[in-house]
Parts: sequence; C-alpha cells; structure tokens
Amino acid sequence: MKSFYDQLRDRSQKRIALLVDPDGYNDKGLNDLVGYINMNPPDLLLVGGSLLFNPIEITITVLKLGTSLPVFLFPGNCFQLSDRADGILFLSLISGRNPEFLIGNHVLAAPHLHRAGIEVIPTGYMLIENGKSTSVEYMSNSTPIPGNKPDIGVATAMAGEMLGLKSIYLEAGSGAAYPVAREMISAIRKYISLPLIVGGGIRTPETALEVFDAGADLIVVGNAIEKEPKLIKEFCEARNSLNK
Ligand code: 1GP
Repeated sequence: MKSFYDQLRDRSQKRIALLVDPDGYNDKGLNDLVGYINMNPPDLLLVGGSLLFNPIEITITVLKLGTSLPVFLFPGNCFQLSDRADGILFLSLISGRNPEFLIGNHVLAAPHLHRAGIEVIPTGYMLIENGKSTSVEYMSNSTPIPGNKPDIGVATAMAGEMLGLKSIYLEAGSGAAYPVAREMISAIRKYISLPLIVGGGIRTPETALEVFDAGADLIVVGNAIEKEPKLIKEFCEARNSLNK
C-alpha cells in the first residue's frame, strides 16, 4: 500500500485533512464524527494540539477502529506520541528560532518513533501572523512570520526544502480569524516543489477552494468541523469538484 506521503506527493490531487483535537470532542461527539467521516471521507485524520488535557490514545483508537483513513499525529510537543497512529507530521518549527521546536523535541521523540515504526513525514512548520496571538505562538515561544511579508515566507520555505524537509505546512493558528493570505501561499508555491499544507481559519468550503486555488495541496480543517460536523460533506464536495 502507498504511504500517505506517496499520495501527498502526487500533486495532481487536492486533499483535506481533518484535525481532531482530543479536547474538542466528548465520547458521543467523537462517535458521531466517525459516522460523518465514513459518509464523506476526508483524506487524512490528524490528532493533536498545542496543549491537551485529554489523552490522545482514546481519540486515535476510536478513529482507527471506526474508519479506514490514515490517522497521523500532529503533535504540539513530545508528550503527544502514540504507537497506535499510522504516522506523524514530524514538525520542525522553521518560522521560529526556538531550538526546542526546531530539534529538541525531535531528539526526544526519535527513539520512540524508531521503535513504533510509524510513517514519519518531516515537515517544515511555518506560523504565519494573522492579527491575533494564537495558542501555538504562545506555547512554542516563537514569533510568527509577518503575514504581509511573503518574501520572508518564501525564503523560509526554500530553506526548509534545501534542508531536506518533505513538506511545508503554513499555519495561521487554530481558530485564526483569517486563513493564511493568498499572496503568501501563492508566492511560496511558486518557489518550492514540496507538497504544501495550509491550515488555520479555514471555516467554509468557499475559503477552502480559495486556499486550494492559491496553491495548497492539502488543507487542514479543525474548528469548523468541530462546531458543525455536517460540514465535512461540503468540504469534501469542494475537494471533489477540483479532482474531477
Ligand atoms: C490548526 O491548522 C489547524 O493547527 C486547523 O485550524 O482549527 O482553525 O481549522 P482550525
């Protein structure tokens, strides 16, 4: 079977990841979500968050038992590891200058990932400023790239590709007022050949289409579906309209 990265590097297809925050769903909510996922499957399920109160294991187990989608870790720190996941977005926070999130947590995580044998996708994670402070900015103690400076975004993403990272994730922050600006996404798309992941503040299928059109290969939706799980259908229909 193809690894998820093999699928992602086929950039002829647009894809959707659903971010499932273990603190965002109760038992019933999570079971209902599984039902919606199976009716209209996204391409990937991500589990994690900047700061978690609930264990990720339960969320991962419910998603693995209830769906046939790949379940990947999207870890806010090295406490969010699990052998039960299919893989991990191994995030290096290249927009910041905090060594703990560039390499420190990775050293702690590496032996666990090696033993677990799950798929690892080395990902350059770039926080893009969007007008308000976000949890990820505070928790990572790093400064985002100014949203109106695509040149800094381009240079950072280029450096990530030159360093050998396998994908770039542009993050406006969960619950962001606006997604990453079109100018930033399209400027970066022009200069890198890696799969481009974009998340944060994507609340409607219309916005998803704009973000895809700007150059995203995979979009990540969290809050919007947490609030209204039925929206999965509309997001998937938007994706399908581009993959015909
Ligand atoms: C956050 O990019 C993800 O890490 C998703 O953000 O919750 O705003 O959709 P939202």
